Amino acid sequence: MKERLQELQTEALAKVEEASSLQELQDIRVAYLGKKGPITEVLRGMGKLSKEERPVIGDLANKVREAIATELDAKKANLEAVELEKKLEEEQIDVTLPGRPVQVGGPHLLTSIVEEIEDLFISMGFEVREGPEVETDYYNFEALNLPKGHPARDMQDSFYITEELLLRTHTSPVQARTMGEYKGSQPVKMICPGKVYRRDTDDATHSHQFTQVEGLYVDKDVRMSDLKGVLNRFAKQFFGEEREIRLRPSFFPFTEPSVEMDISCKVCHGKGCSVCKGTGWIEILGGGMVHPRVLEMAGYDPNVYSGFAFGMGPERIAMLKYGVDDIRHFYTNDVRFLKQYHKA
Ligand code: 2U9
Repeated sequence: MKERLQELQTEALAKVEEASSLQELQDIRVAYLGKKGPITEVLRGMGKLSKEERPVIGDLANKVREAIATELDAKKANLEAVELEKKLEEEQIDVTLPGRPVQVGGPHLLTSIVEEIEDLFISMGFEVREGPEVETDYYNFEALNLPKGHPARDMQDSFYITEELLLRTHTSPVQARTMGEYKGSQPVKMICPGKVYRRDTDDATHSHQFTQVEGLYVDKDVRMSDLKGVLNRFAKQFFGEEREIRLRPSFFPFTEPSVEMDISCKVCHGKGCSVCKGTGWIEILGGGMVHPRVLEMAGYDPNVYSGFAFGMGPERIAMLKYGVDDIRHFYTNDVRFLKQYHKA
């Protein structure tokens, strides 16, 4: 039995020596020291030994077991160290390499323009309100003095979803809804930015979807001079303090009287040049005094309340401010165009 144990020790240690992976070591551990291993088997057969031999063999078996276990542990530590070394070698990071530049995005030019317009009107006490892009015929047309059959409905050729639902053609329904909510109980001072839709063929100056910012101020004693003051501040702040404004008579079904506002041409300062097509002026928006019918339909007594309204297209504002020559640049998302307007 002594020989058998010594043989097992020699055999196991040789295998440990040869092992080249942690899995192999584990297999050797199970094979020699496990419950079903040969050493356990020797110990089980000790019953057949004499009283004198038993402690000698028991002692030897424990020593063999310990020797194998010690070698297994040492080899395991050794293999783990080698493996770690290999991993560190493979995963070496060169901290001196230059970093990869991170591509930083920025707000879209239209987003910046709309936010700039919002900030300016907020500073004059206007509230920003938004509303649905799918509108009812009532809020998009009827409530704005555009009854069924009104010729101006053709001017705003629309995307109808059903007889009564359409993609809004302007953001005015947001204002009509707000007035309808208050029903004449309080003044309204708001702007509403958002997307609008018209059945236009896309070209350099038309887009079937574009952006609008409209404003509305309804209170007692609101006058055309208030509209002129607010729009003059907007024009100067947006395009430069040296720019002049002029109002020309116009027509919109929802305002009476109606006006269009021009700003003096920045190239010729009103003298006339190719930029302003010889007129000295550039049209930027429309507005007027809210039509008494519109006030009435929303529950405001036109004998007590009056109001002004205006509307502008941020694409046009951006095109004039930055010399963009094609409205489609706002929607085709060419980063070479967009990143020219990213603020540092
Ligand atoms: C209510 C009452 C009146 C909004 C107005 C305009 C004049 C106007 C155009 C500018 C360029 C549309 O984007 S554009 O094509 N808009 O000229 N908009 S008055 O009038 C309102 C709105 C709401 C309740």
